[in-house]
Amino acid sequence: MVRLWERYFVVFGLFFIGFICIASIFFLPCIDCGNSTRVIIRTALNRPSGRNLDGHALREKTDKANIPAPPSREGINLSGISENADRRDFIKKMMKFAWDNYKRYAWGANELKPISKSGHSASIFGSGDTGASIIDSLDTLHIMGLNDEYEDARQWISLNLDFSATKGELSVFETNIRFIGGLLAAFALTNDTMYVEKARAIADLLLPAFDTPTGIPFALVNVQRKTANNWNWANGGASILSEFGSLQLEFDYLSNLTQNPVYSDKVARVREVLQSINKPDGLYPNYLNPRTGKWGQNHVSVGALGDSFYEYLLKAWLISDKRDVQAKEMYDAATDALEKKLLFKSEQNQLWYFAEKKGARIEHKMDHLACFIVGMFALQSKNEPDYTRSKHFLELAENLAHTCHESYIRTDTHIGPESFRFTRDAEAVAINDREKYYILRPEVIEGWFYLWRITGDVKYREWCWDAAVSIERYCRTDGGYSGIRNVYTRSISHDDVQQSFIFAETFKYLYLVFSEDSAVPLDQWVFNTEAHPFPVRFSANASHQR
Ligand code: DMJ
Repeated sequence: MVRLWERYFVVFGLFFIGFICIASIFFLPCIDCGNSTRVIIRTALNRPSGRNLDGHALREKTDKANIPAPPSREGINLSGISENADRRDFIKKMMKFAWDNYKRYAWGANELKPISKSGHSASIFGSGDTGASIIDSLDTLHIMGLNDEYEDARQWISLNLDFSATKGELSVFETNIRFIGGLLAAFALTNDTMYVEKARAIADLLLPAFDTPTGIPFALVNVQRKTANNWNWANGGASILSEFGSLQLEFDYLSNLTQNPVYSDKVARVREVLQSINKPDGLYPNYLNPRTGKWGQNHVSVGALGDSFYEYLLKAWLISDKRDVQAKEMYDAATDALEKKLLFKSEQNQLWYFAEKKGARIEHKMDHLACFIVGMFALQSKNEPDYTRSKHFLELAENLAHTCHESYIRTDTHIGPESFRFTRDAEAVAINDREKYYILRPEVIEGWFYLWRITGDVKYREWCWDAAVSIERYCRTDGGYSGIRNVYTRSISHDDVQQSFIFAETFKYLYLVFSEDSAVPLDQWVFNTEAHPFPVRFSANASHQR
C-alpha cells in the first residue's frame, strides 16, 4: 500500500520530469526560428547532410571561421523555413508581392515607386508606358509557375506593348537586354510566336542606331525621328563598350527565329570592328567613337561600362554550342589581359579584386556590377576544355565570390554597396557616401548561383539566403521592394524605385539557387545579361522543369 504523501510525491515527480523535458526543447540549437516551438523541433529533427546540407551545419562552420553574424531578423516571419523548398517558396512569395504591388499601383508603367505607390520610368526607357517590369517578369513568372500572373502579363503584352509611339530617346542596350531579351526568352520557354513578332517590331525600331560609318551603333534612338546619337556624358561622343558589345545573343537569336539576317549582320559587323582594332596592352577601353572607329578615354573596367561585353564573348561561344571559336579566342585574349593588368590581392585580408584603369592610373575600386565576373569565370571553368585553365578560372571565381561576399557582410544590412574600395585602411567597403546605395541589383547573387550549380558547395546557397533575408528585411516596403540609400546603417532611407531587373534577375537567380539543377540547366540554356534564358544553339528541345 502506498501512503497518501507518497502518492503526492510521485505525481509531483512526474510533473517535474515533464516540465524539464518540455523546457529543454527550447535550448536545442536553432537559427531563424523566432519563438516557434514547432520550428525548433522540425529544425532539430531535419539535420540534412551532403550536397543538400541546409543552413544549420554550415552556420556552425561559418561561426567558427569568425564571419560576423547576419543582421537581426526581427520583423520577418521566417518560421517554418528550414528546407530548400521552403526557401524557394519564400522567394516566390517575394516575387508575387513585388508583382502584385506593381500591378496594383503601376500597371503598364515601366517600374513602380513602392513608397509613392505610383508608376516610375527612367530616361533609358524614353517616354511612354512600355511595361518594362512586365516584360522583365515574364520568364520568371513562367519558371515559378505563377500562372495567373503570367497570363496577365501575356495579355498586356499582346494588347498593349507597342514602342512605335514612344517619344524621347530609347537606350538601344537596355531595350535589347530587357525587352527583346525578355520576349525571346518567353518564346523559348513557351513557343508562343506572338513574342517573336513583338521582339521583331522593337528591334526594327532600333536599327537606325547602326547607321554609322563604322557600324558600331549609337547608344540612343529617337523612334519618332528615326535618328540616333550618343549619351551626352560619354567621352568625346563615344559609344559604350558594354552597350554595343551586348547585343549579339539577342540579335542572332532573332535572326534565327525570323529567318531574317538583318539583325545578325549588324552584330557581326560590330564583332569585325572589335576583332580587328588595335587593343592597347590587349585591353578594351570602355569608349569607342562610332564615327572614327578610334578609342576614346582609356578607361578599362569589368564594372560599369565594360562588364557585359566580356560576358557576351563567352556566351556567344556557349550558345553556338562552342562553334563560334572566334568569340572564345577574343574572350580568352581579353580576360587574360584583364587578369594580367587589373587583378589584385588586398594587403590585409588577401581579398582578390579587379581594379579599374583610368589612363595610367589604377583605381582600386570594384563595382557591385563587376561581381558578375564571378558567374562568368565559373561558367567558363565548367566549359573550359583545358583542365589547368578550368581549375584556374574556378579558383578565380571562388576568390572573387569571397570578396563580393565580404562587401556584403561588412555592412550593417548585410547587403553590398554600389562600389567598394581597397585602401591601406579599408578593404571591400564603400568610402564615398555616393557609393553606399543598393538598387536591388543581382550580380553578387548571380555569381553565387553559378558557383552553387558548378561546385555544389552549400555555402553559396547560404550566402544567397542571407542576402534574400536582408533584402526582405531592409528593402521591402508596404508597396513593394525599394532600393536603399545606405547599406551601412539600419536606419533605412528608401530610394522609392522597384527596378525591373529585380523581377528578371534577382528573384530568378534566388529562386533557381533553391531549385533542382534541372530547372533551366546550364548545359542547355544561356542567360542573357538580364537573366533571360536562351536555348543553346537556339534548339527547340532545350528542357526546363519548374
Ligand atoms: C541589368 O540590367 C543587367 O544585368 C546589366 O547587364 C547590368 N545592370 C543591370 C542590373 O544591375
